[in-house]
Amino acid sequence: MKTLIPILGDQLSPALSSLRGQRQASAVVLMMEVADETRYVRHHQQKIAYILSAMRHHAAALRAAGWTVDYVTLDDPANSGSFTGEIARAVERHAPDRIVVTEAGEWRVAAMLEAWETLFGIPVEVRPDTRFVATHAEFDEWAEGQSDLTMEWFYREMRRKTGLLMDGSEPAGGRWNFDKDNRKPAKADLLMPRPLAFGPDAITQEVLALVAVRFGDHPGSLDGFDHAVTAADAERQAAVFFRDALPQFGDYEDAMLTGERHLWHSILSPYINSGLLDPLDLCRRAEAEYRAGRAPLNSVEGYVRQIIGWREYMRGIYWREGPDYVERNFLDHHRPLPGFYWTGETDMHCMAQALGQTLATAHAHHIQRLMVTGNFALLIGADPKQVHLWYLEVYIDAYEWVELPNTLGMSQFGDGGLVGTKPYVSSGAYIDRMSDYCRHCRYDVKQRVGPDACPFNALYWDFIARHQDKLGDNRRMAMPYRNWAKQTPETQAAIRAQAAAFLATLDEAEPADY
Ligand code: FAD
Ligand code: DLZ
Ligand code: SF4
Repeated sequence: MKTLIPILGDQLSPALSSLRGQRQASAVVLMMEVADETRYVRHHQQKIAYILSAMRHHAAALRAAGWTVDYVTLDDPANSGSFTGEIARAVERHAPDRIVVTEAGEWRVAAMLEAWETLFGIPVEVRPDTRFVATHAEFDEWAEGQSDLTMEWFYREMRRKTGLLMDGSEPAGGRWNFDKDNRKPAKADLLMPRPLAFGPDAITQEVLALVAVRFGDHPGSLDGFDHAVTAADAERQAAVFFRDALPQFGDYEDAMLTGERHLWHSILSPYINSGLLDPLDLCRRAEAEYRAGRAPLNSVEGYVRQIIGWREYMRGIYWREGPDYVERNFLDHHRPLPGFYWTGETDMHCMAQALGQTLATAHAHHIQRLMVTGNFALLIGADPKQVHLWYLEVYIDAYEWVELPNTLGMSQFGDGGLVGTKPYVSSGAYIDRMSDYCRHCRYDVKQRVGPDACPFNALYWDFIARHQDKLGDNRRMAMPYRNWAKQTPETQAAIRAQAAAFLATLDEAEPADY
């Protein structure tokens, strides 16, 4: 029986479920570079280059492991431009008796896979993606029993399921959560860990040339492309993280510093999401560092929480909430995202740092995404769907299943409090506490009104005032509403006028030309 095994661009794992138990002699692996995937949003140029190069390297690795791989390149003149079109051509070429594929990572592509059996008249087996800790059924079962879907409870289930950081039935160290210890600002430090940089090999250079020609009008630039594109290099990066950064990962998880792109973060998300690294394996290795006394518990618990907690939880929410989740707009926000999200040209230093590094490298760390660019978009009332499309576009680790609940849910409160119990908004004071950005900024973070006032300040209070009807009863927002009520009517009016004037400058600005 001849089996066609399509492998998608985020399924680059040797132990992929669709490969398990197959006889290599009667199987053809199909990998497809297709225009539809490269253009369903205007992906950052480095994101396209990363995925195509990682796909080409993975095809070579599969061949070396004995698989027959049929690889369709983007510049193949016969390329139909879509997954379904390429399956049709491969069915013609190979006349398979069946198709076996690992489930897709997003609704859009899942719908394609579902249509194949009818379209091609051969059995299509869609296998679960076993690279995740929780199955869809497990997440749904957990969610059914909850009054609200608090991540913390789900995370504890995942700790129990995996046994990670468990001493019998108790959490290691007697606590599930060390977040309170993990909010330290960082100082510039010459000994800060430095991740590896990978110079492009011949395959990557060919891809870079292709992307430059075909996607030169997409956001970002290809200059300085230094991402790992093979499992071996991703593994080298992981080893450096465990050795140099994990011990202080927890302490500085929320810190930001001018000119420092990585701090103590792992920078492994693109490799985990496309399959070059296995998330559970990384967690077990982090735990081993703790058990061996090389990394403290607050760091290791923080790292494990991000992966078997937040990452798994976001996937569960994505599939549970359905394809219409993307349309939710609880706060009724409709402002277009300012053009400087695509250029980085703004005199708000925190924004220029987060946007500049995003455009240069297709990466920013979590607190930049959440409390700088996400916070600003939420404060100005940006349309959450547009904000979602921007994040999907610009980040090298962005696939809808993980990006959408993070952006629309956690960051933009578009789901009205399903993912986060309160909106992640702050004035400039938070950014000042967690970074050195304000020291380098032309605005004064201490001022709320006037030409030099930090825009985040008036925007924050304006957001609070504007949404009193929807957020005023939220117990976690009681403090800001009490503080707002304490202001005199004159002060309130001055702050809201300051915000209105700033928002008017955004409305008057030219849309992005990128
Ligand atoms: P580290 O800080 O080293 O964290 C360790 C690992 O934990 C990461 O590699 C990642 O796999 C996982 N992780 C951490 N936080 C999250 C989270 N909230 N959700 C899922 N996994 C998490 N992450 C993505 O992988 N893809 C996205 O498209 C994405 N979009 C985001 C959009 C917004 C608005 C926000 C606020 C966060 C988003 N995140 C996304 C989560 C997080 O910002 C990135 O996972 C992280 O910055 C990746 O860098 P790192 O590998 O150095 O992470
Ligand atoms: C993101 C992406 C891009 C840019 N290009 C391709 C491609 O040419 N071929 C491919 O198989 N996958 C690509 N991807 C990743 C897919 O979009 C991703 O695998 C699906 O969205 C999974 O649901
Ligand atoms: Fe950002 Fe305001 Fe600080 Fe400037 S002063 S860096 S705009 S928070």
